[in-house]
Amino acid sequence: MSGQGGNIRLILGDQLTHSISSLNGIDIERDVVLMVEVSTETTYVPHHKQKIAFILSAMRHFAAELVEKGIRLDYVKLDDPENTGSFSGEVERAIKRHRASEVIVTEPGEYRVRQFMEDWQDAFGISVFIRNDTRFFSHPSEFSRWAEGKKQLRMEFFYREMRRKTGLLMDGTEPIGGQWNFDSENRKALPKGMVLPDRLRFGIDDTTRGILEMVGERFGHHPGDLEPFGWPVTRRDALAALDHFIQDCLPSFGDVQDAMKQGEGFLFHALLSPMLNVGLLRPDEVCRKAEAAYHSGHAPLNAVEGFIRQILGWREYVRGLYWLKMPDYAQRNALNAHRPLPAFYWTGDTPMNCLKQCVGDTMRNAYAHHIQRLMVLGNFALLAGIAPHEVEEWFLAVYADAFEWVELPNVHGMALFADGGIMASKPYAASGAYIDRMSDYCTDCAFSPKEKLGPKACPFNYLYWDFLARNRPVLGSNQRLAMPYRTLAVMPFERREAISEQAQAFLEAL
Ligand code: FAD
Ligand code: DLZ
Ligand code: SF4
Repeated sequence: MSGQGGNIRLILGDQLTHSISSLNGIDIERDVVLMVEVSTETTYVPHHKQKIAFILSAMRHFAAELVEKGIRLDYVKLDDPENTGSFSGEVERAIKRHRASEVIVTEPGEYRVRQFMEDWQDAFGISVFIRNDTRFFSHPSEFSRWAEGKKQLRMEFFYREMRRKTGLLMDGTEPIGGQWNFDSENRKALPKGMVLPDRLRFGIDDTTRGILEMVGERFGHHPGDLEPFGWPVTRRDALAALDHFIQDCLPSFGDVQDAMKQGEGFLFHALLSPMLNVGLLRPDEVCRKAEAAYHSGHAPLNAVEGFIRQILGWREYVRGLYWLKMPDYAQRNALNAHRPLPAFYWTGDTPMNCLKQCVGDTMRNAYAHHIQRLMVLGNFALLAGIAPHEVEEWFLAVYADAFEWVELPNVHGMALFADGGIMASKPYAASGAYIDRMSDYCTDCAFSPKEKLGPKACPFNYLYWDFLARNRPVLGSNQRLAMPYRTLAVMPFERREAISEQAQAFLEAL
């Protein structure tokens, strides 16, 4: 069925994949592809400048590739004087412009956008077809079938299902290497003198230069450095980034996956999440290339399994969980955390060197790796009892890879335990000793990770015990926290009082 003027095929800024389902069966003569730059998407949180530049530049490059393929394209730029500034407004205008009777779109990544989309059919009096997003290994409906009737959801078991389903790193029905998970081998600190790879960053063409100028003018007040800008914005460059990772980083990725080093924000990490999340790379091709590196003897199993687990396991799991639990999920606040986000999350102005370095890396690169996000930035917000929605807004704003479907479960569930244990079996709370073991941050800090109380004491130390004491009603019965709660129980009363006092004074001064 076609309308008078053909159908509109809408492609959103995180759907930049030539095989996207909304393009299936396109009538190249009659259909028009609609892409829109809209101010509501650029400002619903104060996105990092590089994040806006990355998405808009990738959108414009993708649009040019569609035109090269002979596809009719209607591309609305941010500075178009007629631009209404919203997805709904732009779809409505486009329906009129093209006298269309159908809109075909792939399901969006975010709940809030899905809500707009579901209104369009009635609001605009046309047929709206929302197709499944087939770029993932699993669909949320498969996840909810898997989750049905389970008392507890755990990533590890969903991951095993995904290994069986895809055959990735499988030897028949058994996992290659005889075990599913090699995480215990992937927790080393960075060995002294370890040579780090030069990371491949990408040049700026005229399209990106134009975007950078526009972002500098229009979003100058948003957080983060705009330049140097080195993200791939085309499929070709994204593939080069993937090859570089597999070649130069994957072999060591596993061993030091959890390590942190001052002035080295990237280490052996993939730096592929922004491209995966906007669709320039497909998760299956990324995992298959990593698997091939194992089979060719280029990378060891602990590295390849550890890497594939992040994408085939965690990435699929958080998406399934997001769609299963939204919209209530975002409202949970299991630990009753209400403190405002400290200003240093935006400025890096704090004597706590780990936080200063991680905020600095974030603002410079629109990127921080997983352990920086979880065990420094997230851990502090957890221990300090920062209100979940404030922490989430920050995480959603500052990372080039941040889209709510992946950001929210990671922040709300994994880092803050605000979901009460749906995502993780215990809070990832840690004292200064963990950060000291996994990084060199403490050597340049005003505080000492060895001191537990007093002016030189690392704030993570007393905040950690105060956090456990404060949240005993919710966490006290958690078996995985039995050991620290036993330690707390035998701690002398005066010491517990002193910890609580120093923690309160610190938090009040935040
Ligand atoms: P690597 O460490 O090299 O991992 C490879 C790939 O695995 C990544 O590209 C990513 O696609 C996937 N991956 C790894 N861990 C996760 C995870 N926990 N959830 C989903 N996918 C994962 N990831 C995002 O893509 N967007 C976010 O907004 C985001 N917010 C996060 C917030 C917090 C508090 C935490 C703890 C994690 C968050 N993550 C997020 C997950 C993870 O930190 C990033 O995916 C990773 O740092 C991206 O860098 P990389 O490509 O170098 O990843
Ligand atoms: C994040 C983002 C930004 C900053 N700008 C746009 C835009 O102008 N146009 C667009 O189509 N998408 C943009 N995006 C990505 C959307 O927010 C994303 O598609 C939704 O979050 C749905 O997942
Ligand atoms: Fe962070 Fe504490 Fe180490 Fe300072 S001493 S860098 S605050 S963990």
